[in-house]
Amino acid sequence: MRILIVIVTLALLACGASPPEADAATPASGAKRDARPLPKPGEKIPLGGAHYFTYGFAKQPKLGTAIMRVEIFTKGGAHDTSFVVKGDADMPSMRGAHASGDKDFSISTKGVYLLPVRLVMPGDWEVSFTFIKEGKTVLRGIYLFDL
Ligand SMILES: [Cu+2]
Repeated sequence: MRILIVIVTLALLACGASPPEADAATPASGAKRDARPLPKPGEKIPLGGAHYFTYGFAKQPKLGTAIMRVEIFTKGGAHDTSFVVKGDADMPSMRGAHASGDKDFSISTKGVYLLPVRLVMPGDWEVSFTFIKEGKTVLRGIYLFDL
């Protein structure tokens, strides 16, 4: 009888013990689900009704720190720096393992939004972007790429 209890206890531990922890780890990344994949780097992407933007790494990314650039333009083609742009980098296959958390892009004197992105290992990566205007999120998008 005692052996049976031990076996049942071991079976319960094997099946039931770990899932609650896994569930507890997911809510942080769930907030990104409304983000849509962006068109390719370099393409003009509509942003709200009156702007468009382009994005892309300053150079072909490799292991280490890469600089992500975002340029926002009015319909007339002038640089616009009235948005707040945030970026987060992560590996979709290792969600959270290297996530940087949302960081504000800085704005260069030429009006280009810049963010250093730490790419710490080869594999699948994503950069997620959030564009905010007057406190409201205008667009969320993700860029998926392989390193
Ligand atoms: Cu990784």
